[in-house]
Amino acid sequence: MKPVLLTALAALLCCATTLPAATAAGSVRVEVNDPKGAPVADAVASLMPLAAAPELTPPAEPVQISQQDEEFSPYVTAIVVGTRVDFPNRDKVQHHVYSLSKPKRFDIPLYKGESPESVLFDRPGVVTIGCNLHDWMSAHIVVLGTPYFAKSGSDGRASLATVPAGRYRLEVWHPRVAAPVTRELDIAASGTGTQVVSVTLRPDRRIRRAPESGAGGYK
Ligand SMILES: [Cu+2]
Repeated sequence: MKPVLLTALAALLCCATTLPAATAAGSVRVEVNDPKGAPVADAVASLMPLAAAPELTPPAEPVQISQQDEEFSPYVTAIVVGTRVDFPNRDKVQHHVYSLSKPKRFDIPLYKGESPESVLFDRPGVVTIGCNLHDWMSAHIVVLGTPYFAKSGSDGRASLATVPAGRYRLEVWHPRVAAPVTRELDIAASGTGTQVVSVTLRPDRRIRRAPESGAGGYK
């Protein structure tokens, strides 16, 4: 073998064994459909590493869930534990935002404009919020103990990029499904392309929406 080839081979071997751990990551696309094959939006797919609890870095600024046209927007929000949320009211009428959910009970009495203070979500779980004045107003905050999550769009796809290689518990939550769908999953380092996981949800809980709006596609 010529010296130049040997040098190239040595360089390859060197780099293959000294790649920083951070690059050993893969990506996953979770495709969420109902039993008829129609895409399901607003599903939250999360990956919890089985080896050790991941480090969480909540955003410095609060996440926003606004009230507009007497609806919450967005309808589903996924955040990590330790995130603060603001509830700005963009309507001309007052709203009274509250939650009775175990991970976070809170109450923001009647207000307009910016919410008086942000709310800290410091425990994992699903927090359902409502408005004391408008019965149909409802939204969900999924508080996660992992930074690896995504919400499905109207195409039913939730894309999780840069997930460190390893074994995970995949959980797919949806407001209309009583129990999240879970399975174990191996994430391989990239180079093998995006791993595609298909999940079938059976939305079986009805959701009330504003009678006059007809928005959201939930029946
Ligand atoms: Cu209201």
